[in-house]
Amino acid sequence: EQLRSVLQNMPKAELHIHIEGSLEPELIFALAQRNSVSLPYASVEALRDAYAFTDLQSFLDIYYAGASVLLTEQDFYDMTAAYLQRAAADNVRHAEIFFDPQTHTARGVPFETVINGIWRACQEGPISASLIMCFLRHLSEEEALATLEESLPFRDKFIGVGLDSSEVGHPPEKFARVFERARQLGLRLVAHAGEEGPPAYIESALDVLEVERIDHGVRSLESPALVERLVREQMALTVCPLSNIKLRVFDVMGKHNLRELLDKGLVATVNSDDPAYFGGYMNDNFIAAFEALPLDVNHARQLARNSFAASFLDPERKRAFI
Ligand code: ES4
Ligand code: ZN
Repeated sequence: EQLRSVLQNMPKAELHIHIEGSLEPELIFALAQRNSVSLPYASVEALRDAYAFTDLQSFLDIYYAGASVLLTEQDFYDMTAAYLQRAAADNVRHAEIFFDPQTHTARGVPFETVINGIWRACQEGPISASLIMCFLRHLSEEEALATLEESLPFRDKFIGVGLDSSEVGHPPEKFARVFERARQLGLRLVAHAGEEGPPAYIESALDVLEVERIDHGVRSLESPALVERLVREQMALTVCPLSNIKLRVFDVMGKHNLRELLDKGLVATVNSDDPAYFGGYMNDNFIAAFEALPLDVNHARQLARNSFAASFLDPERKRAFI
């Protein structure tokens, strides 16, 4: 009804989207064919049927398999152009897009192929977009440092760095030196923390890495002292409702803590994370959360405002959106 059309039509920013997670099964099969890559799935339907996750790791295994069809600059361009088109249809006006270079360089795809394809699509619109390079936390800090050095010729093509992949067992402090170096380079800093990991990981992302946003952060509510700090610092959380259900962070959407996060004064935002894998893009995430939780039009407008306020847009462009 009316709330639904407000959610669909309101201008919004997306701050937590892994571009490799926007690769739809149809495009995975088309690229596999184009590149003569063989897949361990017989059909688009068989691949989709494999999207039954039990936790973050069970998803990551399939996500990295899907990304294996990306070989040429055109592949990265096509993937990114498809996402930007789809985001625009949801009235996303600005996106800050994660990419995982190590997933590709480990397969022999050159760094420049990855970033040039993604970046060229972002230049062409139809919406505003910036790139955030993520380090894979299951790999070593030395590998992250080597990736940061490899990225330096392309320093003008991305605005920041992040930390993703398997969280538990790979705490933020493992990446203290690479984030220190990124900070010296003037890069913006974010990290996944408190998705499956404990509140202590959110604290070390803030204290050791000095991040400016927390990706997910839904487990922050387990620590009242941390909540108080996040509110005081107006530290944004990029929450991903459908992701959290698919990866069993919450049993069902009715148990999601998005409403509580907002009630406590936290700067929560809604995002799609890996839309091709988790059952929907931005508006699907808004609609699923608002159908299951006691959220109204005021919450909708707050979430849209938060998305621009928490973005890395420069202040003038931010104000134009808010
Ligand atoms: C991810 Cl949901 C999630 N968590 C951590 N790393 C990721 N990479 C892609 N999606
Ligand atoms: Zn994520």
